[in-house]
Amino acid sequence: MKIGITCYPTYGGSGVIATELGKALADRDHQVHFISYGIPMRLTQLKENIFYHEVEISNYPLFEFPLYDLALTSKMVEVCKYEKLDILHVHYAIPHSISAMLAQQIINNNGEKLKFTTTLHGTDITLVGLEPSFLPLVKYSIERSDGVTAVSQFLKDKTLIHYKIKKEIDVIPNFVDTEMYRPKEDCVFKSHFAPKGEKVLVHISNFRPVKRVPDVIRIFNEVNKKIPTKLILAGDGPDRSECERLSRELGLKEDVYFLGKQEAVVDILNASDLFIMPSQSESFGLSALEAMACGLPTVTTSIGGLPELVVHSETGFIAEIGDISRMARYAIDLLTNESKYKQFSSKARERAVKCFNLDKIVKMYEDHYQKVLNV
Ligand code: GMT
Repeated sequence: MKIGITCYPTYGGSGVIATELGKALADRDHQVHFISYGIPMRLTQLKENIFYHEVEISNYPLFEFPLYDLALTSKMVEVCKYEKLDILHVHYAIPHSISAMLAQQIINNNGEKLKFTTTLHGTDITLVGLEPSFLPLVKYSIERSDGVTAVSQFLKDKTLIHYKIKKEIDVIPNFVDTEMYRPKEDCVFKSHFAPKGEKVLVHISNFRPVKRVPDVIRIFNEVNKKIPTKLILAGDGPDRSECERLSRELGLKEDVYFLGKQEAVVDILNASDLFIMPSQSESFGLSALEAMACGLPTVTTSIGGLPELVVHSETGFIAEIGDISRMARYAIDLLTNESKYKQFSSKARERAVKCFNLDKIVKMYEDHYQKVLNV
């Protein structure tokens, strides 16, 4: 099959999933064409059946704002026409789905056939898409997509309800390469972060307000009062300065490591014991899945798709948004009870392998493409 993939190429989980999917499809002998404004972050190896098409944006002085959506549409038309794509798969509805819809009309108007499918990831549905100015556009592009997938049942339900859509949406959860993301006993970084054998809490995100990273620091503060611990914070974004200020104010400067954006996620997770995700909005929670694959129990909130990922009291613990003392109690419970910790750790890994492994989920996407093409 010849598949075009459009995504945001930067750090977000939707771009990670789109890129890993493209790589996995190429490994299964499909031809994959990425169409985006930048080379996707994780597209690092050369492969004969993976191609990248950059969207160039014209700088004509009359255009006060860059016409990205239209430039993307034009690139989609060009790639679809000359590479004879079977299907275009866009990740994150805004604006990708709208561009794909327009590209399809142009292609089909010329007597050719192009199908496109949209994967809904999160704030494209729960936040940005709900803005009154965007809602009709997002609704229409979802309705007009030949296929639609959502990364959790939660997101599917929200889409059908909020947009009053009667459309078949396939739930295809996110995935992780459990060969790459796995527990490594011999992690050399552990002693660097925890020289006295302290337990290590970890959080990885883009530090947007929805991630509630200050809550991670407050949870850590509670835990640290009871047991010697360190905290690793990886990633960067709008709340980073506030988090650095808070950790100084709480006297935690020596115990909190701000690593900034990092690619060595597997090493960071393997240097850690417990993953904390206190988000206020999370349609799936990909970084929690990556942590589980490395054998880390997770402490998360109960929102969005997180309860579909984390099994409370088995692979981790779930609490209400903002319930810092409860999340801290859960963390202390796990970090002070070795046999319980080991049980949670192996259950977390087991669940990642059984339910969210790359092979299983990529096959679901292949079946989805086949279904869309056969309609
Ligand atoms: O929707 C967003 O906020 C951005 C998006 C991203 O690109 O990271 O995150 C969403 O998609 C991820 C991949 O499917 C999910 O793991 C995240 O839970 C989801 N974020 C939210 O729902 C806030």
